[in-house]
Amino acid sequence: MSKILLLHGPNLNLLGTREPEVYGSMTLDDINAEIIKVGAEQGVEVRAFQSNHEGALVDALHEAREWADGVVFNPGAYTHTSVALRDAISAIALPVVEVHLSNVHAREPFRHKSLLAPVCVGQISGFGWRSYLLGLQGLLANV
Ligand code: CA2
Repeated sequence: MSKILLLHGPNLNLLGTREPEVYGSMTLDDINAEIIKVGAEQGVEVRAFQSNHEGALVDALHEAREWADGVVFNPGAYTHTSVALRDAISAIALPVVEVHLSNVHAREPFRHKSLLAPVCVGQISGFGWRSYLLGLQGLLANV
């Protein structure tokens, strides 16, 4: 059985409470439950984790080396700033798919650049919660 880490970065714990026009109306728990369910239907164990702290996300990536076959990762704003997360993704040598709820390329210029996408197997952006679903399918084709 494949095992996948579903990892969420800063502020994504607020999903469903504000800015539904940008990020949708589902809560993080709703999204996790949906992805865990779809994974289980395909014989895949999905474990979800969210943190607002860069170091905790680095730790989660390092720990994933011990048990996971790949990672679906919405790094939130750290997408655009974090050399530490980029180095962690490179270091763990697991396939990581970067996902975004919103279309980052249709938003402010500072969101157009991802420091992480070059070290990920791919990036999915703009499909709301279904970006996670598409990310999972893309990842499973790579594990
Ligand atoms: O579109 C995405 O998934 C983002 O990763 C979301 C990040 C943003 O910084 C990225 O550029 C794109 C922001 C997450 C903020 O989440 C909120 C959720 C509800 C209410 C307010 C913020």
